[in-house]
This record gives sequence, structure tokens and C-alpha cells, in this order.
Amino acid sequence: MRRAVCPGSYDPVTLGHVDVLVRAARLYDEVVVAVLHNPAKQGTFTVEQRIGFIERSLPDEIRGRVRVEAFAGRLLVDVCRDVGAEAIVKGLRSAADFAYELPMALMNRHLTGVETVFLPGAQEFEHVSSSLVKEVARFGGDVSGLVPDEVRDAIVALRPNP
Ligand code: COD
Repeated sequence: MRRAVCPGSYDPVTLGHVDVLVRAARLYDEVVVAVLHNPAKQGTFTVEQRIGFIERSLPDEIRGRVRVEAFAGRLLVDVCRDVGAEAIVKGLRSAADFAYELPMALMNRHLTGVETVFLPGAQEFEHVSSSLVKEVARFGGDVSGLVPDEVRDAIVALRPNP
């Protein structure tokens, strides 16, 4: 059984994330989506909400081979060891993503030997991040097609009443 971890904050999941999860699940027998969070820091959505959004966004093609779990205050390499994953899979949107991710990949390999596999993100989601969609939606912009519809509705519901 070849297993990979796809880590992130997923606050909330975007269609850019989903694209990476689908492609990771085509490469590995099982994918653990690790929702990493800091209990001392309040996110926009609760960990339970984030997990639900991810689970309901998974296409049938991969649903049975992807599990979504929360981890708090842990090193990613310890998560990988606990779940028996041989690799970390991450999406890359740009050279800036790579510059940010490379030291973490090298450190993780230094710590336990776990490898990081980078997948180029889909072009149509290159500009998509959880923080940007929240900001755009907060000021009334339309984020349809960038996040699952359920997530779009949940973000819109956060808008303060005018
Ligand atoms: N297209 C492709 N990939 C995307 C897109 C997109 N549109 N959007 C996001 N991604 C990728 C990101 O590049 C990232 O790889 C992943 O999806 C998750 O993104 P986010 O924004 O949900 O998550 P981050 O960046 O906040 O998560 C950072 C981690 C929690 C993964 C990181 O901080 C971590 O590994 N923490 C664990 C603690 C640890 O071990 N620290 C030491 C590391 S050496």
C-alpha cells in the first residue's frame, strides 16, 4: 500500500486543492488529507467544517481512497510516520510557492527521509488561495468556480451585513 499525505490548512478548501488531491490519488493507493491547525489560533472555519467541506468536495473517482484527518501542534514528518505515508504531496502554483516549499521539503527529508512530491497546479487555479478567495468574497466579489459551491455559500454567509 503506497500512501501519501497532502497537508494544508484548508481554511477553506479550494478547487485548486481538490485538483491536487485528485492527481495525488491517481499516483498513490491512499491519500491522507492532513488538516493541520494551531489550536491557539482561530481560523475562519472550524476544523470540523474544513473536514466536511473537503470530504464533500471529493469526486467519486477518488472518494474511497482519500481520508481526511485533523492534526494539531505536530510536525508533518510525525504525521507521515503515524499514518505510514512514504511521501508528502504538495501543489505548486508559482516559483514563489517553490521557494517557500523547498526548505520545508529539505528539512522534512533531513528529519526522517520522507520525500516531497510537487505537482504543478492547474493553470485555471494558479491565482487561487484560501486567503484570496475569502478576501474577494468579503468585499462582494464572485468566487464561483474557484471553490466548491458549498464553500462559496459559507464564505458569503460570513459577510458582515451592509
Ligand atoms: N493550486 C495548487 N496547489 C495549491 C493551490 C492551488 N490553487 N492552493 C494551495 N495549494 C497547495 C499549497 O501550495 C500547499 O502545498 C497546499 O496546497 C496547502 O495549502 P494551504 O494554503 O491550505 O496550506 P498552508 O500553506 O497554510 O499549509 C502549510 C502546512 C500546514 C502544510 C505547513 O505549514 C506545515 O507543513 N506545517 C506542519 C508543521 C511542520 O512540520 N513544520 C516544519 C516544516 S519543515
